[in-house]
Amino acid sequence: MDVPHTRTLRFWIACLFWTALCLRKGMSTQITYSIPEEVGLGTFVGNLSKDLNLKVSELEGRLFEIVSGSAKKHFKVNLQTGALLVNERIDREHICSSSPVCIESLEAIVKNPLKMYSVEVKILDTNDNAPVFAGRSQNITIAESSLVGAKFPLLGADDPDVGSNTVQSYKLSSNSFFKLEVHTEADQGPSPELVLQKPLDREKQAAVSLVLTAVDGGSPPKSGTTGLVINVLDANDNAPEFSKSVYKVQVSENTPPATAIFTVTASDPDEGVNGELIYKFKHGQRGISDKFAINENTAVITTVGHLDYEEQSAYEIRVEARDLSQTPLASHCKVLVEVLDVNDNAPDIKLSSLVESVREDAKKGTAIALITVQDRDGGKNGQVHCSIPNGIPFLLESSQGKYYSLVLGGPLDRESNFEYNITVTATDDGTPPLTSTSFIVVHVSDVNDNAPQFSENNIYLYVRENTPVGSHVVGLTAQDSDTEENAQVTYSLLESSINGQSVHNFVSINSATGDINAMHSFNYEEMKQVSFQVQAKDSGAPPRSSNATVTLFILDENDNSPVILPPYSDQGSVNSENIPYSAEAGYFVAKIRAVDADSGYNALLSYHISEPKGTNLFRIGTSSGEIRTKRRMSDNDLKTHPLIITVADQGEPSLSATVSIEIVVTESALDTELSFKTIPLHDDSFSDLNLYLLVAIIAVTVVFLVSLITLIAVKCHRTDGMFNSCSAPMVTTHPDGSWAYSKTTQQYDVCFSSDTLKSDVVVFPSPFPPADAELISIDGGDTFARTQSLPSTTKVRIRAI
Ligand SMILES: *[C@@H]1O[C@H](CO)[C@@H](O)[C@H](O)[C@H]1NC(C)=O
Ligand SMILES: *[C@@H]1O[C@H](CO)[C@@H](O)[C@H](O)[C@H]1NC(C)=O
Ligand SMILES: *[C@@H]1O[C@H](CO)[C@@H](O)[C@H](O)[C@H]1NC(C)=O
Ligand SMILES: CC(=O)N[C@H]1CO[C@H](CO)[C@@H](O)[C@@H]1O
Repeated sequence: MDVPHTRTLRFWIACLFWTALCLRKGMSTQITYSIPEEVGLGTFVGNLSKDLNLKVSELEGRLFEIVSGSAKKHFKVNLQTGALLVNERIDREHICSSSPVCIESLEAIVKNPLKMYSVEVKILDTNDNAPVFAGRSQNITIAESSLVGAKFPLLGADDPDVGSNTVQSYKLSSNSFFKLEVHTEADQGPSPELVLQKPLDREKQAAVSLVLTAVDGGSPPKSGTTGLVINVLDANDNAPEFSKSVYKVQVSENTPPATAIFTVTASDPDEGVNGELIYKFKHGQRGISDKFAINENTAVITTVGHLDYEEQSAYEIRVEARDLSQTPLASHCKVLVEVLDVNDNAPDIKLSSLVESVREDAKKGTAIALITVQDRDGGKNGQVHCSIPNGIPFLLESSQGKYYSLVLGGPLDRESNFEYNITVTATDDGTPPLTSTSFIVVHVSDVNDNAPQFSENNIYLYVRENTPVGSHVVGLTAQDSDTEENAQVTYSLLESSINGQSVHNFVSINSATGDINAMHSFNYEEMKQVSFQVQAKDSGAPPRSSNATVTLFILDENDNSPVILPPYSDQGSVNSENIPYSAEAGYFVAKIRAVDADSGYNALLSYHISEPKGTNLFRIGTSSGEIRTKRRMSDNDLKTHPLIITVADQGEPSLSATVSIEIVVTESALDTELSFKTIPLHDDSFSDLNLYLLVAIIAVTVVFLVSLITLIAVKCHRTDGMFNSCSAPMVTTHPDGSWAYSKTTQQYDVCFSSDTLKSDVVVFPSPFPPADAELISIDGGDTFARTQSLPSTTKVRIRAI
């Protein structure tokens, strides 16, 4: 349009050329028509008839036709009207491609005469094509690190139209990153270029989609679009980032090695290796790699060694995450591992004794030992309680926290408990609690708080008369429950007088052994008992002592022979008695009286006629001593009868005395006078003493039987009495151990069962014998003293005074 003049000029030059050519070949004229492309079929192009000066009516006759150089018959002629019409669709772009001028040359031929005409149809461009891009979209890759202002050429659009109908301008869809620049070169159409306006960030937007529009200059203009896909190429511009800068983890101690305890998480928004992370512990952390490890890829932190709360209760681990880029970026976080306590330590008890031993008289509150308890665990697991058993005279005083002191809480008695093994128990508050025990041994040292003690305060002993001077009587022992010198006992006699003489004249005591020896040969007939006091004293400071009263009962021995009482006397003198010849049988001749200074059996006398043996004329009452005739006298009998009478006691061995008596038979008038002597058998001459003795002997037999029965009864039914009476009806035991008896008879046998006796020393109830009785005898030899074994029953005979 801007150069119509030039074009017109050109057109005319071309027309002239063609005309000249036509003329040379016999053509007369050159006709040019113009039509726009794409007009409808039958569109009138030009009036050939008119323009070629041919009559319409001739056309048919002269076989008018047009011939086209191209294969397509774009045009045809209406022979009736002479008009050139469009025969087919005309596409300028198809016919002339992108040539700026498009002319279709036709030959119009008439025959008769033959004439050729050159007809040109100039096909004018119309904007029938929109700009078209090569692809539906263009992929462009731009590094995210590209600088603002960087340019990226784009493929332009094609528009087959020509002139102003081709692409004139480009437009870009609105966006913040790019603007469009269009360069126009001389011959070519405009070429578009992207210019980066704002830095890209792949992590925010990995791709930018744009639409590029090409617009032509037609009227109306047509446009074509293409998509622009801008792929942002990653750059390692992001450091890894942990989800937290500090992580807190709790792990209980004793977690086995290789246990996963935590996973840190880090992310890197970069792509590929730029975003691929490896995890490591930061270098130079002391003591971490012994306990923990981290998996490079999974970031799982595991334990390596054993964790011990008591060793270290917390760890600070610095973890690094690093990407795998050529120019790696790294970042760090802290993992605070708190080790949780487990009750894995029992309390530890430390004892320190303050004293070697405690005096048994130590005061309440005396400190004995210090106890320290510790528990390496923390919190409740480390809170410890300490205790000792109840029922011992000790207390545990808590001074502060882990310190305790063991103090005396009650009286001590070495004699009942000389040593305490105290169990100290410490228990912590963990669940389950742990307990430990320790033992503290407290020795109790002796104090002289016990006096020596005799087995009895009153000791009754029996000693035979006539024992030699220096003979052993008894060994006394006093027990002292203290120890060592506090229990070292010495014995002594307490000064006293017996019958006006010092006690030392009668007995002596071995101060070390307590053995008592007789210093005097006792005579029962002179002295029935000796009483004195013995003291036992220990060697403590100050010493303690106790007294015992020892009563020695002297036991009778058969050391006195019977003595014939007057009027008869022993050997030497001859005693005589007269009896009348006429004396009846049983006539009383004489009564021999004798006494024995001893007592009991030793004094129980019996009378016998020892000479002549076997006399049939006289007999003597064994116990009465009465001599009587056996029968009447006869003439054969001698006039004098010498008799020897023996009086014997029942001692062992028996002692005896003899008396000679000559009995003279008279035949005087005194017969009648003497007849009063024929007295009945129940004469009172039967000695009282002998009667009693006889009764006693009978009683002994009865008592023996009774005691046998009692013994059997006792065997079956033990009594708690100190002794059992053999003569049950006569002697009774009082519950308090004293005894009583009825005085209807004068002599008793009292039996002591050995199993009621506590030691091998016979101890009789006190007072013994009772004040109104005397001791006659005691069974079983010298059982009054120390014996090896006692007969099952010890029989004692007493007599009422
Ligand atoms: C552009 O990229 C997309 C996705 O990456 C793909 O589908 C398409 O084929 C690509 N086009 C060209 C022309 O390369
Ligand atoms: C204390 O008693 C404990 C437990 O019975 C025992 O093991 C320990 O030997 C005793 N200590 C002493 C000194 O007797
Ligand atoms: C023992 O007897 C002596 C002398 O009679 C006396 O001084 C002392 O106090 C008595 N001892 C005891 C423990 O009775
Ligand atoms: C179609 C048309 O207009 N045809 C005309 C062409 O010119 C001749 C005269 O030269 C007329 O007669 C036709 O009618």
